[in-house]
Amino acid sequence: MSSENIVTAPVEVPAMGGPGRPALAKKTLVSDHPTWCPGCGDFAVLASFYKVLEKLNYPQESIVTFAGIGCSSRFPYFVNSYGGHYIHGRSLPFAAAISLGREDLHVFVFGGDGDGFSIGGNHLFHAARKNTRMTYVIMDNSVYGLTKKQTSPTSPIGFKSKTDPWGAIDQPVNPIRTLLNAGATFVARSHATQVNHMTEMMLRAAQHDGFSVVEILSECVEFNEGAFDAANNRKGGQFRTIELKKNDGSPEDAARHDPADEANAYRLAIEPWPGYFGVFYEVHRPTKNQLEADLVKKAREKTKGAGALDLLQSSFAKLR
Ligand SMILES: Cc1ncc(C[n+]2csc(CCOP(=O)(O)OP(=O)(O)O)c2C)c(N)n1
Ligand code: SF4
Ligand SMILES: [Mg+2]
Repeated sequence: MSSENIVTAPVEVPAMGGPGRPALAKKTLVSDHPTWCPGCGDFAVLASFYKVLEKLNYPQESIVTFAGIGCSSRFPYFVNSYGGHYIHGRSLPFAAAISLGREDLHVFVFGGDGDGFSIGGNHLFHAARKNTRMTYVIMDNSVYGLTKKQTSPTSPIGFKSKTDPWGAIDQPVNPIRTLLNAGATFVARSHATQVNHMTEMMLRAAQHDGFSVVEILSECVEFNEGAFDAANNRKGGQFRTIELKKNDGSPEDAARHDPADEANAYRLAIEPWPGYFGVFYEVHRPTKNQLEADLVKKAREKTKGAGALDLLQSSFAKLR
């Protein structure tokens, strides 16, 4: 597969999605034929994402899908929306600029465990703490798939790869704990074999006002086969979901998780592998989009609507 950076634009289709127009349907959302290996978990993530878009029924031209580099990062090629395939690990700052610059767009970012937690780890931290409005879907296969089996930040200790022929020795990243610590305002986890659950998690993430992220365990059948069977009930594993509080006053509600309870979210996140699946954390904090818009409004009022060039020139003049 090529890792060239290209920008995609929607294939010509009649205007769909949004009020008063034909509803978004999978056949208009599909673009290129996915080039993943047969059996790759990413196919299921893509199929679920089409469902999410159908449910959201946004105007098609307002959808942006963006990614870094990796097998999972090829995602935007397969969605008929505006979007791009960008530098390894750098999808988030680019997507943040799109989100901040165009309030009318719905920004979705896709990537792998390497793209998100390794080379892009620093960007992830800042995108999360700034709470820029976007949804980030991490397809975690615990390996570098595109480059044919190197240890990734989520590979377990002992994982044998081309970079660790004797087995990985470094402590792996715990994605959920890392995302909570970074300051993401919506954090969820799912598994590519649990289609309904995965669709629900992505839908909830997309409806969240802020930086929302879903880690999806997505098997690389080529280089890390069977890695997530322990959480797959069809393979003898156990898919343990987080039950959220219903606030119905029932005695069993006391044991349910309040997604605003950060300490309990950490407790759930540090459960031994394969851990829990569901919404770990959801809170509402002002988005960078809102804070920046307020700042711009105030500045416009203060400068009595001066143009951008005038403001720039007067700022430079003050530096002289
Ligand atoms: C700056 C840069 N460094 C390294 C690479 C090589 N590279 C391409 S994809 C990748 C890792 C992909 O792993 P991951 O993000 O987990 O995606 P996957 O292929 O597993 O879906 C690496 C190291 C690159 N393309 N660009
Ligand atoms: S190498 Fe792995 S991650 Fe990449 S397409 Fe094939 S199965 Fe999927
Ligand atoms: Mg990977």
